[in-house]
Amino acid sequence: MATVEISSLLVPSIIEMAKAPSTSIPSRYLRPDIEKAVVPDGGQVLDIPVIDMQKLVSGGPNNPEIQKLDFACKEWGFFQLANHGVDSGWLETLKAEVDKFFKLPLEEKKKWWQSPGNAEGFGQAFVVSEDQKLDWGDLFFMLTYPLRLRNPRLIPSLPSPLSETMERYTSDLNNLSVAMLEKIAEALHMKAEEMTEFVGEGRQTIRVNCYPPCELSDQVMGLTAHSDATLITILLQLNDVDGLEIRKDGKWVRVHPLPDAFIINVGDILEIISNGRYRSIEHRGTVHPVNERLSFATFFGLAYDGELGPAPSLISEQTPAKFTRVKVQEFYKGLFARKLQGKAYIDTFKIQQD
Ligand SMILES: O=C(O)CCC(=O)C(=O)O
Repeated sequence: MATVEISSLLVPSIIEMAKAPSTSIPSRYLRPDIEKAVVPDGGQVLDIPVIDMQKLVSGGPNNPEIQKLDFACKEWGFFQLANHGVDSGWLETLKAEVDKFFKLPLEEKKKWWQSPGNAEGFGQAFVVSEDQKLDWGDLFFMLTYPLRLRNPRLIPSLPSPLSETMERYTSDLNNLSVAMLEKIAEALHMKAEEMTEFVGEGRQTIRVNCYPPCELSDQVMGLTAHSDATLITILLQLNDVDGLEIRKDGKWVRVHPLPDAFIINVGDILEIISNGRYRSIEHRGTVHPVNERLSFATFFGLAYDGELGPAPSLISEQTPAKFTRVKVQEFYKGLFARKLQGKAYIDTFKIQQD
């Protein structure tokens, strides 16, 4: 099996395109109808809940931090994670190395460019037709766990020391994701062994985003509005430029992360497993008029060989299943065959309730 099988059309580098005058931006990138966020730059900032990992793991029965986690996943679908245990000095190293990687000359980066039918490497994702609108950003996408599915063309060939830094970061985040999901299962009052069984050997992919500045920032979108096809996603903003926006109560609002906190969101898979108690929330990556923005998303999903559906311990006569069961492989295959479009994909698995 190929590591990440997709149908993706290859597109030009935005980092290169951004060097030309904005008058030459092709119409495929221009979206005059973008709905604006309600929080202006430099204005009021959205306080998304902050969860403390130390309190989460050290509390006993009736731990209030677990209740906070439940509230955050249910009402927001997003939270910030503080005291996560990943050393902040070391995160600075990661940030600097990723920045250097994206700044390499195009000729050098071509070594790691996506190839037809494989999403891994530099490029864009979810490009499935010649006439869809395109995002104003370059990404680097890669499957990192399980180890046996890694693409031998990628990790070992990344420049040193980025390769080692990436190795350590993805390993730390893999452990953090497993620990988070244990706590999420607790918050859901779901059987712990069910979560372990769903996760299986797990599946971690990473997506590093570089959104070059654009004078027409209000007419381009760095990353189209979408929800994530994951259990959870852990996002690290790599520089001081904000741009993540989430759809809260029908309105787009800008997120301003605490320094070095992770932003964690509920993905579609967790929405299904939790039988709709937790909601994956639409979000998007916007573009700054003057400054480049970098972000690093780590996606934690399911092993390919299992099945996906609401956790049996969360289904009862009073709370019937809200989603159909599907083979995980089919779920991912369907995902990569379409363009990003809000929550349209997860909606196809919903059971109509009378
Ligand atoms: O850049 C961001 O803040 C959003 C990134 C994101 O949603 C993603 O990579 O899926």
